[in-house]
Amino acid sequence: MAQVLPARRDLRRVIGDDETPDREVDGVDARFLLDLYRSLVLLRTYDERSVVYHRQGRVGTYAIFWNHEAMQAGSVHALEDEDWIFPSYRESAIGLLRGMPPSTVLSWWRGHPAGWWNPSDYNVASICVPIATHVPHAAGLAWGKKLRGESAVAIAYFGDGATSEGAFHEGANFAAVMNAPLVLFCNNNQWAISTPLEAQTRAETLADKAVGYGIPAIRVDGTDALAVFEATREAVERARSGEGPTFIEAVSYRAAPHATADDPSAYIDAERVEEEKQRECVGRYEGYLRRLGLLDEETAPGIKAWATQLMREGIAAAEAEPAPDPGLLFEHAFVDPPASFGSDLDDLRRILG
Ligand SMILES: Cc1ncc(C[n+]2csc(CCOP(=O)(O)OP(=O)(O)O)c2C)c(N)n1
Ligand SMILES: [Mg+2]
Repeated sequence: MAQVLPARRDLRRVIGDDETPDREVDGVDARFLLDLYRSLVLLRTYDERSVVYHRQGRVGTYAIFWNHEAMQAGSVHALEDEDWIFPSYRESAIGLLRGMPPSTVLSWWRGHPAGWWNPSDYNVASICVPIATHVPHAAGLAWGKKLRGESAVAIAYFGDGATSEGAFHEGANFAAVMNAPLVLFCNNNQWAISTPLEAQTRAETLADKAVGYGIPAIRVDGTDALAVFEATREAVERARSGEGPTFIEAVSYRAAPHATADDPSAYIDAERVEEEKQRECVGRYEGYLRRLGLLDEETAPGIKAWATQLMREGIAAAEAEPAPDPGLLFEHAFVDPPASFGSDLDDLRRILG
């Protein structure tokens, strides 16, 4: 009879606090630690500038990922370049960690075609807005890599709410049955817009859901970039060595609105949000580096200035994109476009002037 173990309930941590000391991660050197810091600051800067650009009317509705940076950077730093990333809207800027220019992601949030890239240029799939529909895509790509005898693995990012969607369960089961080299990375920020975790599931932990598929699970503090890195590295190693998928539940608490169009004051506990802000992930990691003596008074501002300048150039480049041709709306929809398309497009061009 198949035997499954309850998912480990405790949260893995590396970065200490008042009660627990810091610990070290095997095989990690000063260069790695500073590279990870650069990635965290780049994502934080992308996010904070994007909220400003939104308020200035320069990008559309934007899904804020403030305090999710440790989950994103920590996990990407455990991947090789050949590995494939399947982001949701919450990880919209994750391609930056693969060398994608900020202007591309900013263009995406501006609804401009320059915001769509060729996934194989970065091994980063398109940003997925429908909840969980990319999980089967990631499982299929991972299985395909295995069938071809390639060593690449895939990682799919999704939220706590996504674990209630059929596509998540289909993808997880498929990956398990096919022993696909997939990491299922669940960003459990405890909210799906205004639906709290306790209204989402009766499962004690989200990691317990993996048990039903015979998939091992790891629970990790989602605001601890190094714990996330270590957990993902283990999952990637399992996948690459032919042992199949792993589910990672990275637990945090959403400390910003769901998106710029959301007003969480209608449902969230403001005090709890304030507490979470006090232990936000970039500051925690900075503290760890300072305790190791790796961050001096010049390094941190220098990295921040680099990231801010990248964003300045990014928004300028996105705004310099010529307006897209409205004809694009009609292309690629039909093999044999209906006859009315011609006059529809003429009407649209007239309206747009
Ligand atoms: C299939 C589908 N249903 C509903 C929505 C509307 N929607 C957008 S975000 C969201 C909440 C998702 O929450 P979660 O999975 O926890 O991810 P988070 O936004 O917290 O990162 C919902 C229901 C959607 N985008 N796709
Ligand atoms: Mg959520």
